[in-house]
Amino acid sequence: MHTNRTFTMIKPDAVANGHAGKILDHIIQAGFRVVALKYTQLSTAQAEAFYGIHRERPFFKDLVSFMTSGPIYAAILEKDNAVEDFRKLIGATDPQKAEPGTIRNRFAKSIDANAIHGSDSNENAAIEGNYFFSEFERF
Ligand code: 3AN
Repeated sequence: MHTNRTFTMIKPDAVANGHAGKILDHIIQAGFRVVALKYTQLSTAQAEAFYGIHRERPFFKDLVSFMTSGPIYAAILEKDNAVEDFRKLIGATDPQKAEPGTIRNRFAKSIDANAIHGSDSNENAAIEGNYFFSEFERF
């Protein structure tokens, strides 16, 4: 398992608003290397499986419907201390609380349409990356 890798999705709101290129640039300028990248749209079953941990939460249905509402960019990223550094780069889940200069502060509108996902642990980074990419899609 790679501990210097994380997984991200640029969410439907950011893609629809035309921010995907700027967000990708922000990530690369911050020192992350793109290992794998895919432009795709989640099915309901895929989004439910991806966010299975939140199944009992009141926002689960809205989260799944939002995440399937349009295409996303999925990526595996590499950098020393990737998971923690990337969480810092994206900022708090609620963009109102995200530090100035973070991706969510710059590009997110609300706690559900919050522009970007970042894995919360090395273990989840590996699970989430494997969910989207085969070994042949990583460079
Ligand atoms: P993060 O994406 O910062 O790791 P999580 O894992 O707690 O946040 O939540 C996963 C996703 O669920 C968030 N990105 C957000 O889209 C949504 N979410 C989390 N908390 C709420 C909430 N209180 N209301 C609506 N949506 C939420």
